[in-house]
Parts: sequence; structure tokens; C-alpha cells
Amino acid sequence: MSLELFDLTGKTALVTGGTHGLGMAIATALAEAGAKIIVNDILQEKLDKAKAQYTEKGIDAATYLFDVTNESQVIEYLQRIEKEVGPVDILVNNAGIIKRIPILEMEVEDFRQVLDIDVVGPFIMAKHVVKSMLSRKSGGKIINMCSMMSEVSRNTVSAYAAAKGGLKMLTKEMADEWARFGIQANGIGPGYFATEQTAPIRVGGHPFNEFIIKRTPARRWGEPEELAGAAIFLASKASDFVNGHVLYVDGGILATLGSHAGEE
Ligand code: NAP
Ligand code: GCO
Repeated sequence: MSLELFDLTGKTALVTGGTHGLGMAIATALAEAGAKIIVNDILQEKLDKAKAQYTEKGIDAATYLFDVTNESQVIEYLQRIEKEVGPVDILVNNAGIIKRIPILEMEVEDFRQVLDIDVVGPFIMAKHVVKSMLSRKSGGKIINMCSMMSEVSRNTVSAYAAAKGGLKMLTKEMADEWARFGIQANGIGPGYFATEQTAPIRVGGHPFNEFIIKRTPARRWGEPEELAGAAIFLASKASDFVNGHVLYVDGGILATLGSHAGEE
């Protein structure tokens, strides 16, 4: 019985922003666990490149160009996806952006854009995916990509922290409203992972790189593939009684205040 709990054969998973980074790693893991995968993006060239990369992995990924913040596009494309691929059983709200600007220097529009993509987008996506799940009485899985900033702040990422903190609470709201219908809504909270999004603070000798390595008990950045287990768990039967939980995959960051100089 045990390993069958993690088998996603016959399931269809939509990973927003799944053309690279953590989304591609998660989509790949779900595919390797048996799911049919669909990814979206807002740039056609990234979809084309990703499709070729998935094909090289032996994965037949369906790709769609739409913006998770545009409700009419989301409705249109979810209908197309249902016709062309099949109903979505697993939604991973992965699409997201960050802007690293001190509050006093941040324009309101910048703040709004981060909130729009990082928390309104997941709201729009989940609302319409769940409407289909309810109409089919199929149950389903919602996985929201939270963050260390769902729990703690750091300077210059106010909009992102407000969004990811909100996304954690939205996840709990989703769990509260939908668990009774066999739909589990949970979050994954990655620590610091090596992707395009963190490249500006990780490469080229940026001081943040040394800071975060010391701040992480595992003393390293995470690799996107290290989210596979958490993603498969929250997408599978193995988590059918897990609701409103954020599973942190952070090398131990949230477990500690950090080590002082004498304890390298
Ligand atoms: P990433 O490399 O920046 O990828 C984000 C993806 O989202 C990109 O494919 C991007 O498309 C897409 N996207 C952005 N706006 C969109 C929109 N409006 N509609 C559809 N797709 C959109 O980020 P990542 O590092 O892989 O992180 C993925 C998720 O995990 C994000 O939510 C991030 O906040 C979260 N996270 C990351 C880390 C980390 O250390 N990397 C840690 C914790 C949480 P384009 O490339 O075409 O813009
Ligand atoms: C930053 C990083 C983080 C990570 C992640 C940590 O500038 O601090 O980009 O926000 O992306 O969210 O969990």
C-alpha cells in the first residue's frame, strides 16, 4: 500500500510558471510520479524552450500562454485545457515575481504588481480550477508556493513578504472552505533555492550569498529538484488528510535564530 499512496498515474497537474526554476522541477517530479503535466507562462519563447526541455526528459508537457492575473484569460484557458488535455486534478500556484526595493523607494505600482501576481493570481487560478473540481465532484489538490517570507521578513522585499504572508493565509482559507469537498489546499515554503529569481543575490560575489549560507543550518542553497518529495506528497493520496499546512523545505532556516561567529 505505502508507495501506491504517492502514485499520480491518471492525474492531471497544472503548474503555473512551470517553464523553468522551481516550477519545472515540481512539474518534472509530478510527471515522474505518473501525472500528465500542463505548464503556462506569459512568454511564448519560454514555453517553446520548456516544451523541448520536457521532451528531452521524456515528458509530454502541454503548454499554454496566459497570465494568471487575467481572470478572463484564466477562464478561457482552463476551458481549453479541459477540452484539449483533461480536467485539472492538481493545481500548483508557482508563478510569482519579486521586487527588491526599500519601502520608501518602492512605487505603489511595483507593490501592486507583486501582490497581483503572487497572491491575486493564485486566488484567480484556484477559484476557477476548484469550480470545475466541484462540478465533477472529483476532489483535488491545490499547492501554493509560499516562502520564508510567509513567516519572516527581510529588508527590501516588503511587497513579496506581504504577498507570501497573504498566500499562506489564503491557503488556510482555501482549506477551510474546500476540505469538506475532498479538496486539499496546502503550501510549500522553499528556503533559498538556486534559480533565476535568486541569481541576483546569489552569484557574482553578492554578500547575500555568504549571509544565507551561514543562516541556513544545511550551509548551502537548495537545488530545485529537492522540492520533488514535498510536491509529490502534497499532490498525492498520501496527503488526503493534510489541509491548510505549509510544508517548509528550507535546510533548517526557520528552525534557528542562526549561529554566532564561534559556531561555524
Ligand atoms: P522564477 O524563476 O522567477 O519563475 C517564476 C515563473 O513564474 C516564471 O516562469 C515566470 O514567467 C512566471 N510568471 C511570472 N508572472 C506570471 C504571470 N503573471 N502569469 C504566469 N506566469 C508568470 O521563480 P522561481 O525561483 O522558480 O520560484 C517559483 C515560485 O517559488 C515563485 O512563486 C517564488 O516566489 C517561489 N519561491 C522561490 C524561492 C527561491 O529561492 N527560488 C523560494 C521560495 C519561494 P517568465 O519567466 O516568463 O516571467
Ligand atoms: C530574497 C529571495 C527570497 C526567496 C524565497 C525565500 O530576495 O530574499 O528572493 O525571497 O525567493 O522567497 O523563501
